[in-house]
Amino acid sequence: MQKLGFLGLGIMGSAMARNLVDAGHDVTVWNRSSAKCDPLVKAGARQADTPAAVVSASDITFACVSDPEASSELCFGPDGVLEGMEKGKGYVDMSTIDLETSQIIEEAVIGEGGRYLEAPVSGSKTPAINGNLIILAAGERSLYEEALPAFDAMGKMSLYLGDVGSGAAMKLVVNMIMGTMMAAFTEGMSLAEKAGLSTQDLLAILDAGAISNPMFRVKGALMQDDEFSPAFPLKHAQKDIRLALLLGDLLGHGMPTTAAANEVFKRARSMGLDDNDFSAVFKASQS
Ligand code: NA7
Repeated sequence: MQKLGFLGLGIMGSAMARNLVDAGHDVTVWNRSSAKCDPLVKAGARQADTPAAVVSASDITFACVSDPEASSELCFGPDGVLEGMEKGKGYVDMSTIDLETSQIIEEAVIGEGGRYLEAPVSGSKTPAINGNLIILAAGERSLYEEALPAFDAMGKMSLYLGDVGSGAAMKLVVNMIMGTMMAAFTEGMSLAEKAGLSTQDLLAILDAGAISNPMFRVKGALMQDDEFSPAFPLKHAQKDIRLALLLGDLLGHGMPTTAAANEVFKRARSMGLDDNDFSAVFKASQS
């Protein structure tokens, strides 16, 4: 039986690791703040003291941490992933990070004889809990094949997209679209409020027409209740837009709509909304 490791038990990682345990996998976990390991241990996972110890104990180690800085620290830091890496072991970083950071990690893992995949996911808290994520994998093909049973436990669909960088880029494109949609949606909601219209009516009209989608439906209803607890933290949404813009810069690709959305998300961050759901960008549109 494959031994699996999981590093990073935030909103996403805790649900993903739990699905691995519930599917009967042998899982060793680590999180920077160790208390987040407790529910996983109660569910049947083992706990290790360092990322290196998880990698040593595992055939394939998955990670899901905040951003490029966190992924780099996890890999290159003291007692990090590289210190446990050995020939043949697999490392799968499922965080949303930029292409360059992913390529640097790939090179380092291969340098230790290991195999690397980037596998960012589309979907936030509820799809993570329900095992309905969409997994965008790229890198070492043999590792992708071996990781498929784990991906099946965490997601409803997984794709192999080619060389490292293509999974990261695809994820940034998806979240750039989602972030700009959310910015336009909340701007429209707040314009409706200012015009004295019923936002309830607006939501019903949107839902009945051609731009109906689950995000407007679910987040729109929560906004009506002033409910912004994080399924997808706003700070991560802005990070993804920022990284997508960086990709556009590198490719000389104009992204005026995304750049405008980024400004609204930056304003929301300056209003202290980092740890709210990304739909709290509504509050920046209202101000
Ligand atoms: P959360 O809930 O903000 O969780 C972030 C996780 O990353 C959490 O386990 C953090 O540990 C961990 N983290 C943050 N910085 C570090 C460093 N420097 N070293 C090790 N671990 C770190 O985010 P989500 O679960 O919603 O999202 C995770 C990723 O998926 C992200 O890329 C999203 O864009 C998509 P902590 O618990 O704070 O000790």
